[in-house]
Amino acid sequence: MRAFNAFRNFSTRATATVLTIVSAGLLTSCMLFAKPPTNLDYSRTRTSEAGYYRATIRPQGDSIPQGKLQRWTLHLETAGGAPVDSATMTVDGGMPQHGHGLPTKPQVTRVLGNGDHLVEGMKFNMGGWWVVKFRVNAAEGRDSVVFNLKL
Ligand SMILES: [Cu+2]
Repeated sequence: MRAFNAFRNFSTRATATVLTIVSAGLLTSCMLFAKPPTNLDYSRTRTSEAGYYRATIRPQGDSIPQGKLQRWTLHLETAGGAPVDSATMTVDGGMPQHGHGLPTKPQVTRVLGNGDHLVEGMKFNMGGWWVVKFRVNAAEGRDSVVFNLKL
């Protein structure tokens, strides 16, 4: 019985060690990737890919912390500058160099008026280059706005 317990203790410790090594390896591989492209546009106001809309992100507190759930305001307007309130939007994103998406599923939850929309559930769980994409479906047409973030 004692021998069995000793074995079990050993194997538990061995498993813990293996897990530590594996997670350290994942963490390291995530950090060892190349630097982001130098020509990235990190502006908080961007024109959509097809040019139908212009959008501005306003993170709560004006900064984007790591590992913290956050609310954003997304301002949406037409290319001509008219605020857009009736739009269907979905949020997507991730780290292109790490091959993973967002750790949460952020959503546009409320129209605040004058083109402003509340985005809840934003979270970034590590430093580096992130991309956040809003898919917009409104009167002008379907389009996407992409923001680059440096954390
Ligand atoms: Cu990553």
